[in-house]
Amino acid sequence: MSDEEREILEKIKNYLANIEIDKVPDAVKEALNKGIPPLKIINEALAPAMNIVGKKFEEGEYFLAELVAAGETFKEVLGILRPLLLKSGEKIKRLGKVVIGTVRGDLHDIGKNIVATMLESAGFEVYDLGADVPPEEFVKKAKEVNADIVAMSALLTTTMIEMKNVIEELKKAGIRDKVKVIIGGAPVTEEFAREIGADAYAEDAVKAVEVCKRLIEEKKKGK
Ligand code: B1M
Repeated sequence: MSDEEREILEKIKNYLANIEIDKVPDAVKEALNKGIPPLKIINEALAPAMNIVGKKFEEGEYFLAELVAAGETFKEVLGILRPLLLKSGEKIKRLGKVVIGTVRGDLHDIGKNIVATMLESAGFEVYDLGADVPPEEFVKKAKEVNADIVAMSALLTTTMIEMKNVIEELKKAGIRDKVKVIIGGAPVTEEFAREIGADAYAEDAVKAVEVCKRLIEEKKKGK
């Protein structure tokens, strides 16, 4: 990475982390004009800034207003980056159908939106149910579209357990063996995935694409 690239990414990170939100979209456009790839802007500037915002909130330096402002700014900027992420992908291939959502009680959808966009750009047919999705909605959509994968996101330790409820609901509906289940989100771990009987865990959006491709291969082989 050149010094200039590092400087722009640092600038974006600081603007967002310091809630100088008016300056973020222009700085992101500047980065794009300099040829910095959208995913690099997300991974090396925007996401680290959100971690700083989260820490400041935890420490009582920021309040809900700052959390909301940072979240809305991230979403606005994602609106600029999303078409570029989609364009860079190999769209024509139809790898499989993914039903994705943030679980019930959880309104955090930024990470889930990035995962959904990356999956779409990699060639998956993505059905995004949004945030605060009850277990029955995951099941209903999975049945309706004959999904290959059910993908869940949770950002709160208090809502992670909803992932288990979705898996139970898939079992009740008799389709657990027809779909693969992948979970993710900041508090989620590989161990938790094993514990609740999910098929896979991914720590970030890039990994999620890799894992979903693997799950489709496994499904084809009847594993
Ligand atoms: Co909230 N919040 N929040 N918040 N918020 C966190 C999560 C928190 C860690 C902040 C903190 O205290 N440090 C904390 C949770 C603590 C805990 O559970 N232990 C917290 C809290 C407490 C709350 C409220 C309870 C605050 C309150 O009201 N008192 C409240 C809850 C509301 C609710 O959901 N019911 C709340 C509200 C909000 C806002 C609505 C204001 C806003 C969300 C806006 C939105 O999403 N539309 C918000 C925000 C912005 C955050 C932080 C600051 C940033 C989250 C984010 O967008 N990160 C967050 C702090 C943090 O995470 N460090 C925090 C950027 C994003 C790119 O990362 O979502 O992790 P992430 O996604 C990554 C990976 O996790 C992974 O890939 C993504 C991209 O690489 N991934 C997957 C995500 N899903 C995946 C699925 C996969 C695979 C990978 O497979 C299916």
